[in-house]
Formats: sequence, C-alpha cells, structure tokens
Amino acid sequence: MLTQRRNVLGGLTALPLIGCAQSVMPMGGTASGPSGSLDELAQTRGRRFGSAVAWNVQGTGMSVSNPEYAAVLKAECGVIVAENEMKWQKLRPSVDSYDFTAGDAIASWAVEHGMELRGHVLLWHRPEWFPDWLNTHDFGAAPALEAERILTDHIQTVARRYEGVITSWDVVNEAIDHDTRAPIETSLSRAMGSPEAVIDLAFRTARETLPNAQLVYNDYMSWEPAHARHCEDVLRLLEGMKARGVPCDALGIQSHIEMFALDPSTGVGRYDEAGWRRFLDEVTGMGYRLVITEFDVKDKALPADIALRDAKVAEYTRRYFELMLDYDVYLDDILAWGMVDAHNWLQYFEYATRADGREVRGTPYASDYVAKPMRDALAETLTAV
Ligand code: 9MR
Repeated sequence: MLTQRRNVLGGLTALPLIGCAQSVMPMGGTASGPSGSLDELAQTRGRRFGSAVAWNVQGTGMSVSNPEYAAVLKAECGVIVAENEMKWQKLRPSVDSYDFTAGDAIASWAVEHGMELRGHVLLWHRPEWFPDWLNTHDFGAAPALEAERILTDHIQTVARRYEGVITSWDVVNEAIDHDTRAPIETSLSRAMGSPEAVIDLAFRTARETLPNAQLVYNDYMSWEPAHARHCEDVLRLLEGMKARGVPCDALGIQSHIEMFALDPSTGVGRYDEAGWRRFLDEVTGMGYRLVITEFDVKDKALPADIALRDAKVAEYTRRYFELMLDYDVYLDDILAWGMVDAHNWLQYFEYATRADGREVRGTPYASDYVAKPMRDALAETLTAV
C-alpha cells in the first residue's frame, strides 16, 4: 500500500508555490452517503483517492491555480496527477533540454497542501504524443545506442526529479495499436529493433532509478463489450512482460467508462461483467496489482434531462466500482481524470461529445463546483467491503 506521506519539501523548496482557496469543507450539494472526503473514505480500505489536475498561470480550468478547482481537490483528494505536464511533449523542448516549470508547480502545490502525487507518464509510446523532434530525430550511425541513451536519460532525469514525491509511476502508456493489435512502432522502436525493446528498457530503467516505486503499465481497455479485443491484446502484452522478467508491478486501468448504448435490462450502459472479471482474474493471477488511474464517464447515450442523466451516470459508476472493489486485495490508488465537468477532457474529445451539444456530465462535480450523485456513488462504494 502506498499510504506513507513523505516529507519532501526539502527537495522542492526552490519551486514556486501557488496560492489557492482556503476552504476544505466538502463541496457537495447532494452528499447523503458516508461522511468524509473521498480520500478519507478510500483510506478506510487502505488506498488513496485523487484526481488529475493541470497547471496554468491564468488560474482557470482544471488547474491548481484555479481557486474553486483547488478547493474541490483539497476537499476530496489525497493524491493528484498531472494531466499533461509530465509528458515528453511538455517536459522536452529539445533532445538536450528539459523544462520542468509546470510539472514542478504541480508537485510543489501537492507538497504544500499535504497531498501525494502520482506520476504520468514516463513514456507514452505513440508517435502522435512524442515531441516532433523525437519523431524526426537522426539517431546516427549507432541508432540503438542513441535511442537507449535518450530514453534512459529521460526516465532517470524525470524519475529522480520527483523521487520521494512520486511513489507510483505510469511507466508506459497505451503501447498497443487498436487496429493492428500489435505494439506500436515509433522512432525509438525502429532505432532499437522492436517496441518490446523500448518497453522493457523503460521499465528496467525506472526500476533501477526508483527501486521502491510502484511501476505501472497504463491502458484504456475497459469493461464494455467493444473493448474485448483490446483486453486480449493487453493480456498478451502483460504475459510477454512477465515472461521476459520486466519489472512491471501493476496494470493501470484508465476507466474512461462509456455509455454509448443503453442496455434495456439495466437502463445504463452496456458492460460485459463476466468478460471483465475474467480479464481482471487473469491480470491479478499473473501477479499484477491494479490501479484505477483515469476514471470518468461518457454519457452520450443518455437523454438531456440533467436529473435523469446524473442518476444514470451515478448508477453506472456504482456498478463499476462495486465490481472493481471485489478486487479489493489487489486494488491500489483510485484517481478520477478531473473532478469538475466543465474542466474534463471529455468536453472536447470527439468520441465523447454529445449529439445535442450539451456538456458531458462525467465527473463527480458539476461545473458550478457542486457535488453530483456520482460523488455519492463513489463515497458509498469506496467504503464497501
Ligand atoms: O486529458 C489529456 C488531454 O488534455 C491531452 O490533450 C491528451 C494528449 O496529451 O491526453 C489526455 O490525457 C490522456 C492520458 O494522458 C492518457 N490516457 C487517456 C487520457 C485522455 O485522452
């Protein structure tokens, strides 16, 4: 369990600290379940609850510098994760430079407010999420060595920067192509010979750098029937890593769950409970732990009516977490991918936006920072045994 709070201010005192609202009261207008913050409720079962956050100097959006958003985080979360600020595209302006401005700002805010931090992500192994310079880099006469040097330097530098603050890292994210069903090729894999060579080096370097951190492979496979193939592909990847002795501790289950069609028998989105349990059984049977890394809900199939929609989203959430909490002994952190509807990525993700043009209501808090029924569903299921 990753519950120990460390005094890491010493390592980050040089970083700018950001002001925030003082309120730490639960924000809810609907809360009727067990009392306590979502993190306090999660802690009763030995795990942390938290959310993704952003950082921007304007103080808007899903940002720790937005006072209203910060107040929700302080009221509910024990751990936060940078939505984008620790990705290569943000950290690496060029092959020989790092820019930690935004990542450090989030880290110092977490430390200042007694919160812990998860790490996302040391390698998102997809060309579209590489910085341009990495996609077009000239790897020279010894390409494998040059690719290994770049990857090793990145992981060591970033992991060491937040050593003692980040104790659980998404080491590799979404490395499998959904259509070809094979690990994705990038400039790094072409230089090193295979995607597996890159993935393995990423995990081995992370382990050498942070021997005690939890190392996670993070992906979007989910419980809806449409995800069955991707679940199989992820299982193959995990089996391969196991066979090669790759030091990966846990599977990050992103949990962007989706209601694209309603099941008449439940009135909520379709999900394949038996298939998902088989998947989780296989993952945990191989010895991997589970982390819920990016929870939110797509509400596309639901009618516009807000009360009805919020009730259905809450019901879908409750069913999901009841199932996931059956894996209590294997399950570590639970993080939402944003706490407030207006500032959640689903508002601009083309597959999530609604035909009626209304806001997606996929997070625990409405855009006026008032808790929704989804928040109660989380509170109730986080404490269930
Ligand atoms: O929410 C993130 C969005 O703001 C970024 O534009 C995008 C690309 O960096 O990444 C989103 O976060 C993704 C996460 O890093 C990995 N899992 C899927 C998330 C949603 O796309």
